[in-house]
Amino acid sequence: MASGIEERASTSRTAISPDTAIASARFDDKDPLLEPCNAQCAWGSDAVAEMLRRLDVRYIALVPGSSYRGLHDSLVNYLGNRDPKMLVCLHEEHAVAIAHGYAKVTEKPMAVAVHSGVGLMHATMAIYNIWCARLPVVILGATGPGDAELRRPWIDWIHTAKDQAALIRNYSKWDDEPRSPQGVVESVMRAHQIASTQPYGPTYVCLDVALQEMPIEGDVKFPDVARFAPGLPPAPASEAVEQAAQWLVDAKKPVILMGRVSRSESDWQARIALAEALGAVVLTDMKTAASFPTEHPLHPIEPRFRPSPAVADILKEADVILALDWIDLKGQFHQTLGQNEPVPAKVIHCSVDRYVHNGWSMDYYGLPPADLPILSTPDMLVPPLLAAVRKLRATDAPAAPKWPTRKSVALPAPQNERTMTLRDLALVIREFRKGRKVTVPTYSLGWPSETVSFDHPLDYLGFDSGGGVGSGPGNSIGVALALKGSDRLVLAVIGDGDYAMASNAFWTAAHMEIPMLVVVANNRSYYNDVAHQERMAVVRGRPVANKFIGQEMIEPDLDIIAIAKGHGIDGEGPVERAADLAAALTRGEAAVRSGKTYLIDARVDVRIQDAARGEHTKGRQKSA
Ligand SMILES: Cc1ncc(C[n+]2csc(CCOP(=O)(O)OP(=O)(O)O)c2C)c(N)n1
Ligand SMILES: [Mg+2]
Repeated sequence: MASGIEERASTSRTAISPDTAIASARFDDKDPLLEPCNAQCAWGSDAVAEMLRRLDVRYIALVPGSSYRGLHDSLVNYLGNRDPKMLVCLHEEHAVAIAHGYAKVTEKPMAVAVHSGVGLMHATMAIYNIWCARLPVVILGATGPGDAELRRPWIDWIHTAKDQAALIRNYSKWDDEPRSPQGVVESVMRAHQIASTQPYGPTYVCLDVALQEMPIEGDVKFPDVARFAPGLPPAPASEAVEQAAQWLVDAKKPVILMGRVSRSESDWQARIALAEALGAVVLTDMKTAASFPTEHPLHPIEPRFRPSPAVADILKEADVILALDWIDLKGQFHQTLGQNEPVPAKVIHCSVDRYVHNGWSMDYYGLPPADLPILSTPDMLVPPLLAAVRKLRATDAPAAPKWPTRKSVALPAPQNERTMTLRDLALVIREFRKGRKVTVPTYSLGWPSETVSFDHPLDYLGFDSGGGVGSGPGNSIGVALALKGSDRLVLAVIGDGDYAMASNAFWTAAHMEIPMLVVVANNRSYYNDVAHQERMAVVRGRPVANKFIGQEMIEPDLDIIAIAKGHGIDGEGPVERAADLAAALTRGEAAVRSGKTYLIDARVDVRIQDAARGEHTKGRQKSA
């Protein structure tokens, strides 16, 4: 397999018998590994550790804490710190963000351990992000002792909560607080099963201190985990597949909206074959990971964050729309057809997302009309739908395109010689990607998507989270961890605000030798919000020049590279010119190929963009 990922995935879910559990550890890092000094499953927390190994959980990201000192001991001394291997983090938010990135690639849960209520509180935003991304993680927490008689004075009291999971129940799929070592076995297995069942999501098991530290009396029975697999998502009803195929084949102007889909290469090929069998136009979304080759003739418009007028024209003309788990389908209709305007096309909507909707956050978006709702996943639907379409057409040959096909537009070279706009930066990165197998975990905000080019499901991993800034570093590390040892070069582009909030996540990458190239698109501001203040000023007739006040990170400038170096990461910058960035990327690649993380501080000049729009930005930057 080209990426190396699927090979590893294929070894997962192997049942390990109790006596071979430790002998068959497979962690293949070059670290000298600790020999387990006591392989006896003797304590409550040993049962938790044993289950993580049996469930083939490879890594556990954590910030330690006394509430789970029992579990920590089991990971080190019962398991020998392998399968799962610990990733020590400098903030709980990063621990979950790393698991999020890992799941973007593997669609499998890592474990995360967080200390009592305080660690869980630190983790909450990242848990919300992974919840919104519909990706799996198993979070282990701790509290107590629940029995007040066992609590140490002071500290155990402030770190004990009743119903600790209440902190995250509104944005997680399931939680539990098992009461015995035997109870732990089922609890951890269920947490893993539910997290890994689509729609994926976070689960949380809270372990009482006393339970972790109790000696196991008698035997704990460990089941064959292969008998508790999550199972495939629901297959689409055959009547629905036939109906969808008929509508799509009969359509004069069929459209496919490619939303949340798998990272599998065969699913990718099936989507191409379906679009070609229909001659349908395909639209893609920057919020979701790469889902279709951007340069394909049936993909006329670049992936969008928001629909352009050209997208609106297509949706107005469409007579059948196949929406494959598209994020915010109703929002897409509102932005293209008008608020609450009827959708002229017949809508086929394939998604299982509604199975996790609850009443707390509105991450379920508006309720879209669906003439044919299909409660299945895109990857379950596409192969039988393709077969049904081919049968109706009585051929496997591609259909003639029913829309004007893609016209490739030559992109200009970077426009500015002495400074760089974000677009200049994006053009350099586009050039750099050519001929290389690059995975981009994330781009910085406002990325000019006409510069992207994807032709593999691992080329880009999407922005489908809860929009919490500070996730980029952790997510990128998780992606690079999952791709470590593969033939892909990980190149993350993150904003300076995102970096500043979470720069200490990179220490874990340095410590664990997780290689990746990071470009900080450094506009020295929370520029997204500068744009909002500009809008307020325009609407209210107030001075636009004040829009930078309260938004900039200047005087002093953040020393992006010094911060990186302080966390053990090498790099260079500030790089101010597009020509210099190209050379810096090449140097960075060499460092990454030798196993290092390398970070480039790329200065993005937002004043040129403003000047081009005729705005004066007097308020800004003595230090420019
Ligand atoms: C935790 C959190 N705090 C604040 C925000 C509001 N916010 C959205 S984008 C943004 C700016 C991020 O800055 P940066 O990463 O530098 O990107 P830029 O907009 O400058 O390109 C902010 C503060 C948020 N989404 N999440
Ligand atoms: Mg910024």
